[in-house]
Amino acid sequence: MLKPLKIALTAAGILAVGATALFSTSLSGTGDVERVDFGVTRTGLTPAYNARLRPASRAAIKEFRIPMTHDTVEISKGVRYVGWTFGGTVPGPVIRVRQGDIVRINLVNEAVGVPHSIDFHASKIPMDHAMKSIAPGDSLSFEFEATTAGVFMVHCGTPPVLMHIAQGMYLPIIVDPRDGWPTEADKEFVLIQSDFYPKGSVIDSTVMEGDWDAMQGATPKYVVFNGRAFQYKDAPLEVEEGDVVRLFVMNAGPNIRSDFHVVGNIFDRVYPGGNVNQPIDGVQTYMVPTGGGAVFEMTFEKGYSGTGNYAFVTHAFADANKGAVGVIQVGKPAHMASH
Ligand SMILES: [Cu+2]
Repeated sequence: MLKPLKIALTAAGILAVGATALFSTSLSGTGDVERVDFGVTRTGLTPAYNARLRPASRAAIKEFRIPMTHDTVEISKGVRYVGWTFGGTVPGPVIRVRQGDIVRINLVNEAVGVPHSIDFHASKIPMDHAMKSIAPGDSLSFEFEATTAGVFMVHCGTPPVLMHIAQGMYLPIIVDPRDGWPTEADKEFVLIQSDFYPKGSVIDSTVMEGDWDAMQGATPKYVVFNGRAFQYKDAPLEVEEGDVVRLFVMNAGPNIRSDFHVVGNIFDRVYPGGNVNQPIDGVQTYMVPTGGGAVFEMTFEKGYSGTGNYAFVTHAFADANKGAVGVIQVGKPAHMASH
């Protein structure tokens, strides 16, 4: 049952929830409403973008205020970049809902001088309303039903889309299946691959800016997971021996595919979409296209892929060498014990 689409170009309604960090309130007859203001609840970036996922709330209506800002971000160790963001970070914050939930979006353009917009791949919605560009200072509200499970890309769709994505305007929305995933996972993480095209700036020598020719030529300087090159080599994803691990992998691009692989393990299952009846079993590498996502499940099983370190990569190694390598640390490997 699809709820009617509501569009409102208002500022007042959005300001009303602007100061609210995260709370739930009960509305009789409609169930709980969860409200999150991503201007207040920023995604942790230290020591790395917080990839660990929490379960979705039980609220049937989930409301998100999303400020769009221009912020300096770090795309590789010591490399600062003039990012365009959802919520002040690249990638933007993770949105997690359940199939059948109503997702309400309050989008606010807090950037200076540039119109922006938002395109939820998890929505079935006319692009000329919900995805329209809004000027600095303006806001846009709309809602949709999360009809389809999976991990979906969300991005700015303002032309040139290539530039707005390359500048950092993307985030993931995870839609859990109505009755949950068939396999219980001990840990869940989100990984977003993307590519960056920095060049020196004549305005500020300490902050890089986007190189349009390199974007057009699809020749990135960095290909990364969760916004910064190699960050999970220094700060591995930590799991325990025996853990079943579920990875939600999304590829923002804008240009480079992800041949997603974990060195030293085999995926028990890959869900190319979110249909729980359509996994692929026993997979070594699975391609996540730009603008796409897939769900990966694996077990770090004693006697097989137990205690030790495992790299996650795009197996296109020219891209991996540009930053798309991280580590899953299982237990406390002996050679790590001194750290
Ligand atoms: Cu934009």
